[in-house]
Formats: sequence, structure tokens, C-alpha cells
Amino acid sequence: MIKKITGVAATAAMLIALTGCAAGGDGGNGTDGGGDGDIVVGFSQVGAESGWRTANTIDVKAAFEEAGIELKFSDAQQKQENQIKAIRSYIQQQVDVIAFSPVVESGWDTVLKEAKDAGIPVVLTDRAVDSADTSLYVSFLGSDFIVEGERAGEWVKTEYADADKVNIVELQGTTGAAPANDRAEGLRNVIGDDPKFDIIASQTGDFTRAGGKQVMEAFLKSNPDIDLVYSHNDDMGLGAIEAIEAAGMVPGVDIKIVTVDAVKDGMQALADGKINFIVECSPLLGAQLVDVVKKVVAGETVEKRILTDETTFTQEQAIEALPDRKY
Ligand code: GYE
Repeated sequence: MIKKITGVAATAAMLIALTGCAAGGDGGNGTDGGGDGDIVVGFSQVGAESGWRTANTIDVKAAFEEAGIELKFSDAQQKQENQIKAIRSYIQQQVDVIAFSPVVESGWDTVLKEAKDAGIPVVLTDRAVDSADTSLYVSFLGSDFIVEGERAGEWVKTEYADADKVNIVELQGTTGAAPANDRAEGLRNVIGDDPKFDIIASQTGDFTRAGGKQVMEAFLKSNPDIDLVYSHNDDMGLGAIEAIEAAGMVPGVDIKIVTVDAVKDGMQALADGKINFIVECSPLLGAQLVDVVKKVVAGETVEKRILTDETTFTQEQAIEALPDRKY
């Protein structure tokens, strides 16, 4: 801690110390106290929109409890304004680190600047922000959603290698969310140039099962000839299954489905043949987040981008993986 200087100079010096730390430099210890027991972290979660999110919340809470670090938790119910309020309240409470999963990519600069000015480092978990000034956060921990979309695209390409025409409908995640933007882009990166693939409809189902069902019902009414559903998560895919069955068709056979996440319910549907392929997106980010928080508080260098390890699942692989699946 910097001593013997006061007022504005002290604040400025502290900021420099923390910014150094934020940029991954040698930083210095930016907080008082030492043991893990003294650390307080404020976490603003997106909501409880999906099985993925529930698993993520459980994992993050458990990891902090195990580490003996106090976690202040708030659920933003998929609303950016709630997240901004939560972050401002964490700044007021002078927590040591703020972690959050930004519901959408844009519009964070002001509040992130407020955190920076208060000398509180911010860690992004799961979803990214599009801020040009990357010094506004110390690290971003989570998946590469473009790669996930590309993995879905590779499966589509192989599955329909011999087809002449493939009509695809897309269930998009929450509008403006990084995983929605990137999973849309990833699929198109792989199949975009091939005219036999036609994305005939694309709409948001907000990452929820109810949303997926409702949008799929509408798709089925206006498109008699759907070959494939590309769903940005399992939950919307599970909603689509209900809509397809209600329309008297067989999901996985009459209309194929590829999704992202690989939560238990999705994996069960894949094992049952109702979903045809799942790209994994791991919600188990708790341990890595604890690690980043400890390092940041200790003034150690942290990687600006920490990627999650992920795979893909076919039906046989889902059957094999299901008994040990934790979420
Ligand atoms: O895929 C979806 C959830 O941000 C990766 O959010 C996460 C996504 C996940 O609602 O199920």
C-alpha cells in the first residue's frame, strides 16, 4: 500500500498501482489485508434463463465457498440495467474484485470506468463486452463462442455432405449477447459460402425453453420445409422439440437439431435421438474464477483471456458421458 501521500495524489497513486495490476503488470498488492478470508467479491449473474446458467451459478458459489472467499451475488434477470445497478452497489461497498457475466456486449464503458476510477478490478466471466478500452477489465474467462458456432457448422457440413438443399432455421440467444452474436457468426463462417445451405428463418428465443418453443411454433407455421434447427443453446432446442412433436413430427428424424451447451437435459435428448449433435460449452467456471481473483488481489499477473476447454457430442458419446455428467 502506498503511504505518506494524501488526498488526490494518494488516489491517483493507488489507481496507477491498480491499473498496473489491471494491465497484467507487476502491480503490487492492491488491497488491504492478506488472507483469503479477507477478500470480498461482488458477482453479477445474467439471470436464471437456462440449465447452463443454473449450473454456472451453483459452480461459482461452491467454488468461492470452498475457497473461503466471501461472494456477494446478484441475479440480473437478463436485464442490463440490473447489472449496472449491482456493479454500482459493489463499487459503493468497496468490494475487492467485481466479477460479472455481461448479458449483452455493448454499453458497459461508463460503469466499468466507474469501477476503474474506484480502483476495483473487474473480471469478465462467460460473456465478453465490446469495450474498445480493454484496460477496463483485468481478464475475460470463458468459452470461444465463434469456435462453438464453427463446430456446429462443421457437423452440419458433414451431416449434409450429399444433400442438394438444406433449409435451416436458427433459434438465436438473447439479442446483443456475445454467445448469440458469435454462435451466429461461427455457423456462417463454415457454411456461409455454400448456396445449398439456406438459413430461411432466424429469431431470438432469449436462451429459454419457453422462448425456443414459441419461436419454433411460429417457424413451423410459416415454413413447411424445415430440415434443420440450429439452436444457440440446449434449452431453446428442448423447447423446439416440444413444438415439433406438437406439430406431429419426429424431432431428430423429420427435423434434425444441433445445439450448444451439453447440459444434462440436452444430453438426454441427444441420447434419445431427439437432438442430433451438441457442441459443448462448459459452465464450470468457478475454480478458474477463484484462481483469477486470488491472483488479482495478490497483485500477480493474470492472463487477459482465459479459454475454457470444450468438446462436442454425438449420440453415442452422449450415452457414454451421461452417467458422469455433473450438470
Ligand atoms: O450457452 C446459454 C446461457 O453465456 C454461454 O448463456 C452462456 C450462454 C449459454 O443462457 O445456455
